[in-house]
Amino acid sequence: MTRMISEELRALLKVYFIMGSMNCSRPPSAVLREAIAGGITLFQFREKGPGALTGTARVELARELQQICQRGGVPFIVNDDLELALTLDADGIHVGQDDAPALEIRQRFGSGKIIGVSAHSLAEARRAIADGADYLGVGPVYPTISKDDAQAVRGTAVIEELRAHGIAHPLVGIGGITAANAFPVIQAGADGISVISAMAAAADARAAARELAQVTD
Ligand code: TZP
Ligand code: MG
Repeated sequence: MTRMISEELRALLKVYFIMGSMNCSRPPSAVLREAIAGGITLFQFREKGPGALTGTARVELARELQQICQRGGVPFIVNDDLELALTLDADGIHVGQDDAPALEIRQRFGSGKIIGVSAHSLAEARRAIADGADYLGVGPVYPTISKDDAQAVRGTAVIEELRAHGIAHPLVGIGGITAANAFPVIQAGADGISVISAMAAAADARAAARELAQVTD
C-alpha cells in the first residue's frame, strides 16, 4: 500500500477524538458512537494512566472501539502500543517522544499505516519528520486535565513557529482545546484539533463533535 498523501491526512486531522475508558463517565462505546455521528474524522484509542484497563479487558475494548470506527468509516489509531496496533491491524499509531522513533515503527508497521508523533518544539518536529512521521501532534496548546505528565503549556505560538520555519507537514493541536478556543489553533496553522475531555466528558458527545467540526471546517 502506498503512503497516504498529505492532503488526505490533513482532512482526517480536522476533528481528532482521543480517549480511553478512564476519560468517560459512560460506556466508551456510546461516547464513540455519538462522536462519530457528530462528525469526528479520526479516533485514537488511548487507554493509559490512572484507572486504565489492562490485559484482556484493554484489548477487548480496543477491538470493540475499532469495530465501531470501521462501521462509521473513521480510521482507528492506537496510542503508543505497537504490539496492540499490529495485533488489531490498526490504521495507525501515535507515539510520544519517549516511545520508539517513527523510523523503527515504520519498519515493523508497514508503509500504508499512519504514524503520528508528539512534538513540543521545532527540533522535535524536524526529528519526527526526518524519522518518517506522517503527522505531528503539537501542544499542549492550553492547560489540560487529561495528562498528568503533560509538558509546559505552549499556547499557539509553537504551531506558528513550526509553520514560520517551513514545516508544512500535517499537524494537529492538542491540549485543553474546546469549541470556544479551537479557532486560534487553526489560525496558527494547524490542520485540525485533537481533544479528549471536550468530547469524552461532554454530556452530548455528538453535539460537542459537531461544534468542533464547525470551527475546523
Ligand atoms: N498530550 C498533550 S495534552 C494531552 C495529551 C494526550 C491531553 C489532551 O486532553 P484534553 O482533555 O483535550 O486537554
Ligand atoms: Mg507515549
